[in-house]
Formats: sequence, C-alpha cells, structure tokens
Amino acid sequence: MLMIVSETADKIKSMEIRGAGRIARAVAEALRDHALAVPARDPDVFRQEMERAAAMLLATRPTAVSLPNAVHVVMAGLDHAKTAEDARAGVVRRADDFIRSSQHAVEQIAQFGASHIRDGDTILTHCNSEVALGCIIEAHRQGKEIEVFATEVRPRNQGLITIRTLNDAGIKTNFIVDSAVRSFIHDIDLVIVGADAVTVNGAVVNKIGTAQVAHSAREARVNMIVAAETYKFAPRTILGELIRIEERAGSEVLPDEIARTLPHVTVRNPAFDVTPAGYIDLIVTEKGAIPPQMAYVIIRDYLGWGIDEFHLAFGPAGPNGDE
Ligand code: RI2
Repeated sequence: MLMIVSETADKIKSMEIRGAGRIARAVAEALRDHALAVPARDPDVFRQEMERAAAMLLATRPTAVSLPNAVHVVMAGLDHAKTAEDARAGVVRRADDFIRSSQHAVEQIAQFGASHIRDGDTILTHCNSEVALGCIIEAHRQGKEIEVFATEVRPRNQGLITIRTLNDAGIKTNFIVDSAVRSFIHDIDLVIVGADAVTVNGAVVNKIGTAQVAHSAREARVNMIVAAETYKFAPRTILGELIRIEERAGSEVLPDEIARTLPHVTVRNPAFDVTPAGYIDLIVTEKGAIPPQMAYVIIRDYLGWGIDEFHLAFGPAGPNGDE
C-alpha cells in the first residue's frame, strides 16, 4: 500500500529527487496518490494510513523545511473530515493546490528576481536552485546582457545541472571550483542563491559553501540575494527549534577504498550551512522581496504561525521561560 510513498521517499533519500522546491512538490504528489490508493472507508483508519505515509516522507532528509511544510499543508486536508471520502477529497485538493501554487511561486519569483538584475551584470550562483536560476533565465529572456559564474558544488556536483540549464538557455557561463569564488568575486555584480530553509531571524540555510560565498561577497561589497518561496520559511524556529543540518555519508567525499586505508581520518560531510541575515541583502519571495530581518512576518502572515500559537504552545513566558 505504501509503494508510491516509499518509492518517492527512496528517491528523495538518494537525491534522485532533489532541490527543496521539487522535494516539496514530490511529497505533496506522493501523499495525494497514496490517499487515492488507500481503500479505507473508516476515517480513523484512513487518517492512520496517511500519518504512516507522512512519517515515512518526513524521515527522508532533515534540512529542507519545504518538506515538512508541504506535509503540514496537505495533511490539513484531514481536519474536520467526518468520512474517509471527505478526508481523501481534502488531501487531494490540498495537494493539488500546493503543487499549483508552488509552481506559480517559482514563476513569480523569477519575475521579481529578474528586476534586481541589471543589464551587463555578472552573477554568481552556488548549487542548483530552480528559483535562483529562474531569476537569471528571466533576466536573460528580457534581453539583459548577463554572464554567470557557477560553482562546481562538491561533493554532489549539482553545479553540473546548473551549467547545463544555463547553457541550454544560451547564457554565457563560467564554471569554477568552489574554492575559486574568492578569486573571482571582484568580477561579480550580484550573488543569487536559493534556500532550503529560512529561520525566524532571517538566517538562510542552503547548500554547503553558501556561507563562504556570502562572506566573500560581503567583504567585496557585492550584494547577495536569496530566492525562496514562502514555504521555505521555518515556522518552528519561532519556538526556538533549530534547523538540523544533514550530514551525509563520507563516501560522497572520499571513496571508501581510500578511506579504509586512513584509519585516523574521519570524513565530515555536512550538506548545508547557515548564512546569517547580516550577509543577505534581500530575500525574494513570491509575495515580494523582503529584508531577511522580516522573516517573522512571512511566517506569521503566510504560514499561519503567529505569536498566538507561540503563546498557546508555551504560555506567555516562551520556550525558555524568559519574559
Ligand atoms: P530550489 C538544494 O539542496 C540546494 O541547496 C538549493 O540551493 C536548494 O535545495 C533550493 O533549491 P539539495 O537538495 O528549491 O541539492 O530553489 O541538497 O530548487
């Protein structure tokens, strides 16, 4: 019964499906297809089946908050349903709405983001972000003369996907190793990256190396913008919850046959890092561009997590008992 869901879960774990937005849409699709396949007529049994599926998807990768946000949105379709049919219809409707609005958000951000790119700009991007690339490609489509520097993105080489996409769009692109960012930063007018999570204090969690890019950009006074749909903002950071940084297998960095010969060496392979709000000029969302310090407003207004829920969960003193 959980076939559809376990297939999607495996693809997310192995990164066959990757990129925070694509993961979110795949999860919504898997929950929808599962809801349609579950024969349960009893609403409680149906709910249990859906909760098992949601748990399986939530356990795949820990960092991209778009994943639990998508699960939360779709599973809310079960709320107030008195029959299994109502619950099923609720899940299907919410999944379809989520997928549609996610695609719309990507298009909207491309429009907003492109307006921050000027004719003649040289742009640096790191990793492979659908939304960041959307902004660059839209600027090119509008006839702006642009050039891109794209990093390799060790160890998974997502930079290869990026340069293929840019090449297909006919955009002049330079491919560099991650450690060359500092050497080229003075040739760059604007850095654009995506996000896996944005916390309430406006920090951006994105592919490992993003924080180093941001540091170089700040030192060279190059603006850095982040393209992120509102479902990449992390509501539970209001409660003091930290984003868990995924650490992947060392074999992605160093082949096992070499690692085996080096008993005193441990390979560390964090997949993401955290760029503080102070290094980021703007976050471009589908609701418009905001300074990162306004992340709380996005969480409150578009994800429905406000200070009221905060008080309901912990009382007016907050999670640590501080007034
Ligand atoms: P979009 C990716 O993570 C990258 O960190 C990328 O910047 C981010 O998700 C956002 O991608 P991974 O799945 O949603 O490659 O903008 O580890 O496509």
